[in-house]
This record gives sequence, C-alpha cells and structure tokens, in this order.
Amino acid sequence: SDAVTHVVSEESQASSLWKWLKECAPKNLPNMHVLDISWFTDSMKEGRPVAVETRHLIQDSLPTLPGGSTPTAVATVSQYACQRRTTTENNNKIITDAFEVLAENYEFNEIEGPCLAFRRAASVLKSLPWAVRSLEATLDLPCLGEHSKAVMDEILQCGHAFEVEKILSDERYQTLKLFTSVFGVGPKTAEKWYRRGLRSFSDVLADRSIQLNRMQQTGFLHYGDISRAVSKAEARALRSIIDEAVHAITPDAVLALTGGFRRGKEFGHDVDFIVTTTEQGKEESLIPSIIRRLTKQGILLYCDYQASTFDTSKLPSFRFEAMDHFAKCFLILRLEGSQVEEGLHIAEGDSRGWRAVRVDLVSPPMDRFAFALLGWSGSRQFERDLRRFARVERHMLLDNHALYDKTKVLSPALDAQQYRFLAQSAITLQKD
Ligand code: 8GT
Ligand code: MN
Repeated sequence: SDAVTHVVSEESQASSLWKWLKECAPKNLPNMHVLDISWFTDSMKEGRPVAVETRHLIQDSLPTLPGGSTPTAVATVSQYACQRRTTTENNNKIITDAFEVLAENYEFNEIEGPCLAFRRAASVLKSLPWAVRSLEATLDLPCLGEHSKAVMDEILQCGHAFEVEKILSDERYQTLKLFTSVFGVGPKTAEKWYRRGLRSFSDVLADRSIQLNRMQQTGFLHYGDISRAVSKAEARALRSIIDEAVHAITPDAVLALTGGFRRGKEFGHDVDFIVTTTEQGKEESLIPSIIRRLTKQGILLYCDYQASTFDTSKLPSFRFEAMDHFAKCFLILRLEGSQVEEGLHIAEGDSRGWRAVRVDLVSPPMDRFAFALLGWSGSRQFERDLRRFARVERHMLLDNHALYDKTKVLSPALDAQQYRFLAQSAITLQKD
C-alpha cells in the first residue's frame, strides 16, 4: 500500500529485502523507513512509535559484484515449513501429487508416521524454486526419507511410480476418496460404508439402514457446488456480504480474510474469515447475529454453530492438533451470480445463476486476534511446523490462542518478545 510509512524486517538479508521492495515498487518507497526489528521492540517498550535513528535503519545494500554476478549463497532448505519461502507456483507437481496420494492412502489406513512424512516431503519440494530432475539434486534437502526418494526416483526415470498407480486403481482407495469428498463424511464413516459393500453415492443413498446426519444430507444436496473450487472473485464477493453484515451489527466490527485466500491462492475449497469487535467480550454475540442476518436475507443454506469454549484459566492447551476454543461456524451460503464481478465459477451450461459456497467464520476476542489470524492462515504444514519450531527451537508453546514461554507466563496481548518470535520464525506465509 502507498500508505505504508514504516517497513519492519528481521533476519532478512538487506540485499534480498531491498530487491523485494523494489520489485513491489510502492510509489512512496523513497519516503519509507526500512527498519530493523529493534525499532519495533523499542517502540513496544515505549508504548508508542519512537523516532527513527540510524541504528534502526536497514540500508540498501552495496552494489552487486563486478560483472553483475551476486555471490551464490549456499541454499540451505530448512526442515521447518515456516522457515521456507514458498510461492503458489509448484515446480514439482508431478512428484508432490504422487506424495499426496501416498499420504492420503496412509491416512485412510490410519498409519500416521509415513502419512506425515510424505506430507512433509511434498511441502519441501513445493518450496523449491526449481524442478527436481535427478535424485542427486535432492541430496541436501531435508525431510526426504528412503521411501520418498525411491518414489521420486521412479517418477524421474519413468514418469510415474508403480506404488502410486496401484493405489490410484485400488477400489478401496477410490471409494474412500469418493465418500470423503462429501461434506460431513470423514475417513471413519467412509470406511464403514465401504465395509458394508457400498461403492457409489447411489449405493449409499439407496441403503435404508443408513441415517445421514444433517451435515451429510446437505453435503449430498450441494455436492456439485461444494466440490467445485471457489474462485478469488467469489471470495471477494463473500467478503462484501460478510463485511456488510458485521458492520450493520456493530460499527466497530473487525473482519479479516484468512485461510488459503490470505496466502494468495487463486482457488480454495472454502472461504475463511475472522470476525470480531474491538470491544472485548462483544464478539460473543457476533456470530449468532451474523447467522440471524444471513437467514433473514435468505442466503443461509446450512449452519453449524459452535459456541466459544475459550477459558484463559485452561490455557495453554497441550493438544496442538486439536481445534481451537473460539466461537465459530461452518456455513454454506447461496452466492448470486450478480454479486460476483467476474461471474460465478460454475460448470458450463449451469444456468441457475447462483451456487452454494462453504464459508467458515471464527470469532476470537480482540486480544487473541493475532494468534487466531496466524493459526487460520495455514497451510496445515506451515502451522504444524510453526508449533514444532516454537517447541523445539525456542522452548515455547504456540497455539491459536497464545504463545507461551515455558519458563514464564506471558501477557495475553502480543508483546515485544512474542512479536520477535513470530517475525523470526515465520519468514513468510507458506503459499501452497
Ligand atoms: P483451502 O483452499 O482448501 O480452503 O485451504 P486452506 O484455507 O488452507 O485450508 P482450510 O481447511 O480452510 O483451513 C485453514 C487453516 O485453518 C488451516 O491451516 C487449519 O489448520 C486452520 N484451522 C484451525 N482451526 C480450524 C478448524 O476448526 N477448522 C478448519 N477447517 N481449519 C482450522 O486453526
Ligand atoms: Mn480455506
């Protein structure tokens, strides 16, 4: 934004920071202060932005070496996703798609270790700005085990891996994949249906002994729409709808887009928002009010509301993979074509003029906003590694509610030390 006056950075090389800034080419770059984190921590201590001193400045680096060549840094790839710069461009899609199939198959078989290992390996390959062409090129990369390397080698040699092809043509895998693609159907339910000999949606719907819950009924009803990706333009339209709703409810509402679209993805499976109010405590009634409003507008097709179970006395939670305690709701909204500037992302020949879209709202109290925003930005691997980095490298505990120093209790609001940690550990949001 051209309104930016101060840019704060930590642990980035002056040269790469300035290169990036110049690429972004904000009009007021000459008037911006480009500052080291010390300016920010000084300001936090003072409780106000302090005057910029020379020691705070990150100076534009010296010119590159004669001949225009820059020294080639030894490109070490971190084992932590939060320390890797990852763009939405995936140069190794053939390999990472294969890894995803293997990971998913392990997930269906409830074998956690190898499942995570393949997800981690895929995440490393997604972060590479180059395409892997030989096994040798991956020698220095972290998180690639024997199994991943064997699969990768086979793909590099013959374009596909036998093990992956076998899974893809496996009836059980295909069926579980199909069933779990329905909103409200997890691996357990899918497995149960498979064991009963059911293989298709019509098998499931014809089986009188199966009682679909409300979520699954909705899942089948809107299957086509929900399994179709949501576009950025549709996400923008939904943002306007939610924005209008929250501000009609309370003028001090705060709305933030999070999830995949916050990372810059072009498409997503849903749209995630954080909604809250600057007045602490007032956020409690916010989601119910939004739901009432959307119902009145006739655009609420499905709603699963979960009230807050947030209790500061019960923190920290040591169950990091668990859901957070904030009030939230999982919605399906009716989005009209007329509301989307670039038109709906629908199948050719679909002339309904509307589609159903999955929307998640989460509502943390304002003093937890930063943690909720970070926790919901994803990707899953990024979040997992950020927590692991906090634990292993910094002896801290991070979840969607707070960051804890294991040796002392920190204040709930983001203080200088916490900010420092977050700035240091999350060099950039992982874009995949
Ligand atoms: P997408 O394009 O497929 O929607 O990709 P995404 O936006 O990255 O995934 P998501 O499933 O919508 O989840 C967004 C992030 O929110 C993930 O990193 C996930 O770990 C985090 N998250 C929480 N709590 C919850 C929750 O209760 N439900 C969901 N769906 N995601 C949650 O921290
Ligand atoms: Mn999402």
